[in-house]
Amino acid sequence: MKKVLVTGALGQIGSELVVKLKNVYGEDNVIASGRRKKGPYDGLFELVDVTQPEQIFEVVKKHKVDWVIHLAALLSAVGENNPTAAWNINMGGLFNILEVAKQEGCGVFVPSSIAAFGPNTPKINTPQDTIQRPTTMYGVTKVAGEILCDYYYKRFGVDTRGVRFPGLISYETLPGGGTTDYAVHIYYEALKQKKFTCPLDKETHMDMMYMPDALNAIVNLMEADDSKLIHRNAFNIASMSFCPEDICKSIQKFIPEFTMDYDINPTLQNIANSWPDSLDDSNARNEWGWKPEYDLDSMTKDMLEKLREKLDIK
Ligand code: VAH
Repeated sequence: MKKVLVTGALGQIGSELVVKLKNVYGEDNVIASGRRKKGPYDGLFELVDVTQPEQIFEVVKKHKVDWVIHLAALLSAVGENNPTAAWNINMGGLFNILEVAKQEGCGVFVPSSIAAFGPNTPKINTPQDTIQRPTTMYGVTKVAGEILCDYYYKRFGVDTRGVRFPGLISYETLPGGGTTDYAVHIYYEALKQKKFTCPLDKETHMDMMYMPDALNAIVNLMEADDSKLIHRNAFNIASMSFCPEDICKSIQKFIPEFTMDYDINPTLQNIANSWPDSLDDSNARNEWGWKPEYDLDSMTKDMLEKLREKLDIK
């Protein structure tokens, strides 16, 4: 049974991924880690600052880790506010993870993002293999990370795998400073205020995905037959592409009185405009059986149900 270390385990993906991994691999085979601990943690937890290679090495040795799921990173909007920190954490951290993985024989799953594409990438049905000239520091670290992971596979035989995540929507842990965060906050505001002020233009289409599908993608790619993988870092995966107007209409199917207005954030709008509208994920479907389960309305139904419970709103 794999022994899996998750970096960035207290973040939006990590907090739910650890629970899923424990169901798949067993409670004692999943080690959560983070730069700091926000309080008592239910399960194995180690303090790991990924910019400190010795901290990674010690935890990998101590727990005999054979797979690292490396989530610790600064996202697009936060990264544009502090590009130096984004480079140091996203690239420095990844380099340290890959070096320890090379030395200790670990596999590595590293998520990339639709942010790895740029304004001159084909926007509709974006191909798996196409031009990648991102215009954010986050995007630069994502495309560089993809290339670095392929290098460590080809040069040193490190089993690296990744997917290009779209915007991820979930109800457990809030996202940490991305351009797609609006698509999470809208559900909270719809329940609390019955209205939302959107920071992106109503026609801004982006690929989005419900967290359960994202978690399945991570586990299914990690468990995929190595001999069937033609690509590795990183696979396009997609489930839905929508704009603010679409998600507003979906919420109104469940909360008819919900209204939305707009107060465009130029920084976020520029970032969103540089990303594709929809990805072609046929390689992921063919090479390791990727198949999402949620569409916009089934996600909206589940999000509102789960948030009503979480926020104790009738
Ligand atoms: C961000 N949620 O907005 C992340 C993601 C595709 C977007 O990478 O930065």
